[in-house]
Amino acid sequence: MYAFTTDVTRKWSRATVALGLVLATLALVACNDDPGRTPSTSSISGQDLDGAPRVTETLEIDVELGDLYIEPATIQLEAGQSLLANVSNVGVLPHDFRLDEAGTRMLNGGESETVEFGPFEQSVQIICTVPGHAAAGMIMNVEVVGAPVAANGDGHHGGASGEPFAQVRPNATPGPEWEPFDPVLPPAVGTGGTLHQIQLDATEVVLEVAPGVTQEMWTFNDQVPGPVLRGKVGDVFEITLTNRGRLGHSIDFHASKVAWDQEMRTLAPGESLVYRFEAKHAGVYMYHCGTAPALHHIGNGMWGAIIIDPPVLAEVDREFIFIQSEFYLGPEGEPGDLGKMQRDEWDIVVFNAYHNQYAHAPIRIEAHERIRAHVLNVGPSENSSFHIVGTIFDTVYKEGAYLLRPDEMRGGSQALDLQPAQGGFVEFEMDAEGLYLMVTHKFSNVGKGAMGIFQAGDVEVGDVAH
Ligand SMILES: [Cu+2]
Repeated sequence: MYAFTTDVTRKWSRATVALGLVLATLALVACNDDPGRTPSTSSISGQDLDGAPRVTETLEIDVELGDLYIEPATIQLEAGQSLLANVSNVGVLPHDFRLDEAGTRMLNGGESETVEFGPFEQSVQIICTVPGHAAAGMIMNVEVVGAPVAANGDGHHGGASGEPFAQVRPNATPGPEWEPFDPVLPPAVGTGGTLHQIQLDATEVVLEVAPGVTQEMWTFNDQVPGPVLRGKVGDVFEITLTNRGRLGHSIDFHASKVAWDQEMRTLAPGESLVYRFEAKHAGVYMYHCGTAPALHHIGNGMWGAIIIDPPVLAEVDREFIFIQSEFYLGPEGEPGDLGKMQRDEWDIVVFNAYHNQYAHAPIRIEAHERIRAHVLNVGPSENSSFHIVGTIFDTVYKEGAYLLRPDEMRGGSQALDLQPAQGGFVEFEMDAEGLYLMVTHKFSNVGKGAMGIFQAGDVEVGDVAH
């Protein structure tokens, strides 16, 4: 008897078993045993002549699509039943509600559509197919009583396509077409009142992140990192963001003080906005797409650096920018995997978005030159402990303040520690010609691609990357 208090009798299906008054009595007992369960009559559209409820061929329900949820999250059907879903998008982002070839079109916020699915013989998942949304929770489980669950969506089982995740081959080298991201940082052009007018396009493009490994990256201007912006305190930035992609995107400049709901709103494909702010505070800042799930948009490459110089900045011989991020590989040529991002399971940790980039393309400097390396950790989730093997930083600037400057105390710094969305710069010199490794001193990540080489002087590089 108590078998009927288990899944078979949960939710509305309790009422659909429809074996007559005996079972109805059992259902009531079950309900009394578990006052948290509320029986639903949504499955009962009629009664047999003898007054007993009967199972209908089609279950009609209302489905609410919100920003990263589907309500109800689970329904139960009898084998052979169909589903008529009145689907409304109550969110801001576009969503759809699909099972293979069946389902709604892409619905904008406020739009509705009624669609039919089934009849069902096995348990399935109906999902929102916008990349990342199913993994973020936009799944409705259709449980066919007593039937197995069929995998669907881009949850924890692999990529949206069902293809296996891309794998980095540690000994691979970039092809002849490969060009490293130039780490040289040009000086600021601003003077403290300069207007910077910049066009940024949000796009989705396939890029190489390690030799032979490509991912669909979500970008600003088809590149990861996005363009490095630089100015001085008092400069005004007027950025026109145009969404030339197929997904919703947005932008959030950490160097700005603006209302989140205005400038940082999500743009539908084809839309533009102008994001204008005065740079009031110096720092090495991140900018990024903040569209939900922001973890997926940042984890997929939608970030860059905006450097606001303090009013006074010492002269150096060379300046560089290194942005640490980690990637969570999806299948080859597909977006990164949101499930891995949610579980902190990164595959590679990289400077300027390529595995062992500056080991493959060492950075040429000279001994005794004064170097300033700007470092930004964009995460989305991992920390950074920026260190150069063989030198000591005599100047450390982190999050808008000098932690160390040369003085009679002769202090030295071995690493700049940065949590996600923190930045700064270090200054140093190499005392002798030779090779100097750049790493994050969280060493489990060095083997995952967070390594580069400074080549001080005309010295042999060899095969350091391997
Ligand atoms: Cu985005």
